[in-house]
This record gives sequence, C-alpha cells and structure tokens, in this order.
Amino acid sequence: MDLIIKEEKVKLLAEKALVVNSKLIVSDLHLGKASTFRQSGLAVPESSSWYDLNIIINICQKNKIEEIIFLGDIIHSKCYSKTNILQSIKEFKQSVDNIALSLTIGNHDKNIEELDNILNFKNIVDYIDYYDFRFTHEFKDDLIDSSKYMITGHLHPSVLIKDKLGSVRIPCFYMKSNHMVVPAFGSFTGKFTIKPKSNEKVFVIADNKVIDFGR
Ligand SMILES: [Mn+2]
Repeated sequence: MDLIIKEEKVKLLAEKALVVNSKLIVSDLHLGKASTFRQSGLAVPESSSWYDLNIIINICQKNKIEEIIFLGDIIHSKCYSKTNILQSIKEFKQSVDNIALSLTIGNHDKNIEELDNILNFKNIVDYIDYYDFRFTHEFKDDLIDSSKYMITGHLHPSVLIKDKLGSVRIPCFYMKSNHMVVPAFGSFTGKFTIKPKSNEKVFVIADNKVIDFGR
C-alpha cells in the first residue's frame, strides 16, 4: 500500500516493513528469540531468524533499497552470540553487502559489538532524521519534534478480530496524526493489541496484503 506522508512516498509492505524512498525500515526482528526459548527448554523451531533475514534479502532484491534502518530490538537477548544465529547473520551480510545498514538502538539491543563486527553498521544511534521523518525505536516525549513525522517500533501493534468461532490477532501499521508505529518484523515475536482512537488509522496485514482497516 502506497501512502504519501510529508510529501514522500511511503510503502507499507505486507512483509511487515516499510519503505521510504530507498530506505527499508525493519523493526523488532528479535533475532535469536527462538534460540533463547530453546535454551530454557522450550521446543520451538530454530529457523525463524534465518527465515526472517531471508525475507529482508528478498525485499531488497524487489525494491531499490540503498539503506536498511533496523528500528531497534534487532536481537532478542544480550546472549545472542551463544546461539547459532551468527552464521545466519554473516550470510545475510554477504547478501546485502552493497546496502548501508543502520540501527536505532532498542531496549533489547545490548552487547551488540559482535553484531556490529559482522554487520558493520553505518550508524548506531538513538534516532535518525531523514527529510521530515524521525526514525526511532520507542516513542518518547523527549524525542518529539513538531516538524518531524515519527516512525517507531517497540509496540508490536496488532488488532484483535473476532468471529463466532474465535479470535485472532493480526499485525498492523498503526497510524496517528504525526506518528506511525510499524509492526514487529520477527516471525517469532509477541503482539500487543491496540485500541485506535477516532482520528487514528490502522492498516492490517492479512492474506499477504496490506489492507486499510479504517479503525
Ligand atoms: Mn523494544
């Protein structure tokens, strides 16, 4: 779904990411989360990190992407280097070698030197300003600049859809007047149910499409 925000073309992707001009915004990958759960004895599949990184590679091949901005919580646990995700991250880096990588630091992004050694980030910062946008992990009052449209993650927004047979939570883009929250990209991440207000918009991801859900 294509939107114009602050006079720039913004593409909401069904892959749960966002493209602003040639920048790809990916939030809340939580790489290694499945491994962390496995270490504590829960039998969850190991492959989700590589699966998610492959989707990013595919998006870059389909769109003219010059920079990927990871919007924080790229990893799940500071012990990520003890899991087997580093090999996946190395292979990912080789596939996107001509693309700049930046990170706006999330609350999970601790101990990221080893990650930086592999990915060679162009920026590791709290926020990135680009035209009239401000990209950052978590919406915080002290980062508000009235001239900037904020694009954030952290919340893992979803809407709860109910029918007679049950209910399901569907990830969404959550659009407020001067702020958009993007869905968590990681396939093995939790979801937070939002309750949008009358002046807010929601775009859900269903059936591999982005659909204007109204509110
Ligand atoms: Mn977070």
